[in-house]
Amino acid sequence: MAYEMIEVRTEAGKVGVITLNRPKQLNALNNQLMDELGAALKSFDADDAIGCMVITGSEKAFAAGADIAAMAKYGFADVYGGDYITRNWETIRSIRKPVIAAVSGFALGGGCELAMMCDFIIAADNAKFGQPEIKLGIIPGAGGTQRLPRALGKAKAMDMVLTGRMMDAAEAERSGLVSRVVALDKLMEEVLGAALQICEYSRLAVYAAKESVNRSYEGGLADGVMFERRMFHALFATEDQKEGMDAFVNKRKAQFRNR
Ligand code: DAK
Repeated sequence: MAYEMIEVRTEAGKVGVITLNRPKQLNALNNQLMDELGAALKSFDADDAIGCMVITGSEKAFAAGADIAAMAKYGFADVYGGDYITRNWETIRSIRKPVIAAVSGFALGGGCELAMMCDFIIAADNAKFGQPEIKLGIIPGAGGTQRLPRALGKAKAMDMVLTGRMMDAAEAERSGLVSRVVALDKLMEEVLGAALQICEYSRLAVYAAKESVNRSYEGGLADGVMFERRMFHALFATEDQKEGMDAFVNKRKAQFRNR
């Protein structure tokens, strides 16, 4: 597929990097961009050489939200009855390999929601997060009212969603929205370091870890603990578990074969 609104590359043959590329609109997310993003994510997920993915934007904007100019003309029948706006927003949740959001600049509205749908966010020190939909007479529609409270707690989530204010990178790190904040010029180095580290591990263990953390995030504690337990048990059926533990005992580097 030829892409127009994203750029796609691989790093070290192992990390799939997707760069949102609508600079004049601050990477505002429209149907075509979301189609391309969904296709690129699925393609990397199906590529055996790829162990981890990164979604990033420009220095000024990860994404300033869904395209307001496109949305402005829609009515209820379009958005509820059709697949305008809704299309492909959940694709990222079906991706099995880890997806890291590398956020610099604005991550607003659907941009903030897209970042939160990634497995974790590493932010540059100029990042700004927000759900300003209230200013447009709407509310977040791609999970913002659900994922923000889980990430930040109710007080900050209500503050963000009701006032529409932006949160800077330092507050986002303090609040648990992002896992790390680094200087803008070190962002990709830091993110690729994390991605390459993940690529080193057994893919089966990586899948199990991601599924188990998501179970906690999306469900109840007892159910999550039981799910984790069963995934833990299942990994003892893999060759990689034997290899990882044998390598530790014999003081050598593990060679995982994803088996
Ligand atoms: N859509 C379209 N164009 C946008 C845009 C957006 N979200 N954000 C910025 N732009 C455009 C501006 O119109 C401007 O275009 P020109 O005038 O140059 O043609 C250009 O990008 C540069 O923007 P500014 O001139 O405004 O730049 P500033 O540095 O002064 O300000 C800003 C940057 C990010 C603070 C400002 O642009 C801004 O407030 N942007 C809007 C942010 C916003 O309200 N975002 C939320 C949109 S609502 C759903 C999925 C998703 C959603 C809903 C449902 N489903 C799955 C159901 C998502 C909804 C939203 O995201």
